[in-house]
Amino acid sequence: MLTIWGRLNSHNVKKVVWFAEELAIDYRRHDVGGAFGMDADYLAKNPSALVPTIEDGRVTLWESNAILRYLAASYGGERWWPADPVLRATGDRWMDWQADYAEMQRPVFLGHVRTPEERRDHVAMAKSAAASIARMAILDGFLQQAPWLSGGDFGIGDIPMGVYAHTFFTLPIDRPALPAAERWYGALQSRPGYAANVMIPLS
Ligand SMILES: N[C@@H](CCC(=O)N[C@@H](CS)C(=O)NCC(=O)O)C(=O)O
Repeated sequence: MLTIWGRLNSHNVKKVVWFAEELAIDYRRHDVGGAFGMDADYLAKNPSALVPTIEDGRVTLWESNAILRYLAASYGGERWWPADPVLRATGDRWMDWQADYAEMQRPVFLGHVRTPEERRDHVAMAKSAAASIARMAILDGFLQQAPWLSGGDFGIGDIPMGVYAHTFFTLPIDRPALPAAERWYGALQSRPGYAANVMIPLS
């Protein structure tokens, strides 16, 4: 049984839970982080004091994208962890790209979702929204050429940005039309693991 520690309103925890469900892995999740705090047992597993962390047999692992790669390699087989380096790298690149994207989106996300109106830094939020939109236009350009970030089929490369796309398309910001990204976001919504674990109210 896979054990996942982390509160579900975390982008990085959502990735792991959603992917575990895509792979039909039996798991249990414990709320940790944010309002739930972290006890000494947890901090002994993850000295970075962040979520998520997993335990699976002989491995304890943190860093959400490393966890996704571990799950794909362990449980996914060729379908989710292709041997062809080109095919694998097609999606893998978007997993690293997500880390930069997350930094850009953070101020507008935290501003709207976790900051009272009177304490919001509207200049920083507007800058963050503009940077997020510029990045999403790049993703949109890729999706004009391929149905999924992983290439011809949905895959691991769609997971990290799939989580952030829900936030992007839910935040109350003025967005230009991004037809390919919107089509892809719509397709993600028909995946049960995405609907259940990612499309929850932002908090
Ligand atoms: N690079 C790490 C980042 C993890 C991270 O920043 N987690 C945030 C939540 S998304 C966190 O633990 N925040 C502190 C908390 O929840 O108490 C990963 O991808 O796992």
